[in-house]
Amino acid sequence: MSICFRFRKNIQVDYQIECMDLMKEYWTNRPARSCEKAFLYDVQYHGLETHKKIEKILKHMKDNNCQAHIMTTLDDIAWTFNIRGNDIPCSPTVLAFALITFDKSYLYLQKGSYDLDMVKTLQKENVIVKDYQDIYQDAKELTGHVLLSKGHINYALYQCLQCEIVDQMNPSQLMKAIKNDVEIKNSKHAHIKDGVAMTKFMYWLKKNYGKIPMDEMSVSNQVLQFRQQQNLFIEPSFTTICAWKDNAALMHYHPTTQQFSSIDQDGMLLIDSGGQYMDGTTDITRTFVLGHITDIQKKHFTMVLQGMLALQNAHFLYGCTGQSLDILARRPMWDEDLDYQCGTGHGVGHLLNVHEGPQDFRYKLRNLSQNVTLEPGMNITDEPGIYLEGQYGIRIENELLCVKGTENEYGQFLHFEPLTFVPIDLDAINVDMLNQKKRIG
Ligand SMILES: [Mn+2]
Repeated sequence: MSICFRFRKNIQVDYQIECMDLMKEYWTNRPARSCEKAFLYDVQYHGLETHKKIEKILKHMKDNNCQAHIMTTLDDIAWTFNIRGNDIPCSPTVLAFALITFDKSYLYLQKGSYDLDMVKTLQKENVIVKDYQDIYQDAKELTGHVLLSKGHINYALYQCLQCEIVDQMNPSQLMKAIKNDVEIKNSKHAHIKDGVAMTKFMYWLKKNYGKIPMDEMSVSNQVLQFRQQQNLFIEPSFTTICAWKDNAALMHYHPTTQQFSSIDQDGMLLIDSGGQYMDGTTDITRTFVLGHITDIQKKHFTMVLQGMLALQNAHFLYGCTGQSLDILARRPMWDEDLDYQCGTGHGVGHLLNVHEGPQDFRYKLRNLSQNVTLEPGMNITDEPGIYLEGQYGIRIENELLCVKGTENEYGQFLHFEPLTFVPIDLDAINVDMLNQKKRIG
């Protein structure tokens, strides 16, 4: 079949839908697909062996009358098969496909990314390693009902399928989001180390500001150096956002070697960064005062802190979603007819993607199926802010763990335990705006 797209400016593209690689002919110096060495993620860090994870997925498939399940999302594959790698910067995943059936499971990897040891270990878990491209042929042979997430499958693979498709979120999404005790214990340890790195950084920043030249790139590197001193650190979990003054008003700004600002005179510095450690993934934002700031800046900083703490300290009944609680973080801003035009928080992977669903905090739903109940064991960030274009940006972010509280005649109460242990810059707070509980908290 041939398809034709017409774009504005009268450009027309004709191509064969069977060979979807639009750029092949024109992108002649295209870099080869990454094929870094994958490794087996040790059970001491995650606590659940592959065959047990597959058993849980098979149970979900059985309940939904599915005979096979195709996985294309790299974080789901990495979680299920307990493999990690280095094919995507900041997200330690491996380029792969997977197929789960009641007889065997298949992991499709690029030659060169695995060794014989990995093949043998996976074999013991009833997993067969096959070549990356073999998924296309195997998909053609599937019959019956096949579970997959249509929004996450490439068209070439979709075209191979002759079977009934059961379009659902991958069952591993929710399983992965609810961290087990081993993951929680490891993650807490990673956060303490990350907190040490960030606290050392804060001391360095405050001590050296005005004494040595600083810019957004040199400060980003300093954050990285403190993390690198920590045990089991691998790489940043995303590109560090180090934003001085009005740069911080652009929510996703990050400096580059070509474009960065010098940090001098008075203002606020927003740093949103995180680490991939063998024992967990972190994501934290702090906004620091350097020199003098105005009363209104202090007021805004304190409002953001109030929102962050109100959500962190919430007690709520089981059944709440991130949507139910979002107002707690947003309220100080909405009270003043201000807003931050993004979600309040997101789940975080375990040595995986720093943004991980399905749980999140947002008042406006993007997708109904994403509005999942908050479960004990889920982690989620709490990161309200104020962004004033051309002036400044403030964000304070802690990572939280959802835990069980009291159970009584009203039901099961839940609350959050902070995972992040990094000081808030007291120089930026208007203490009169905080009540006793928040001052101590
Ligand atoms: Mn975040």
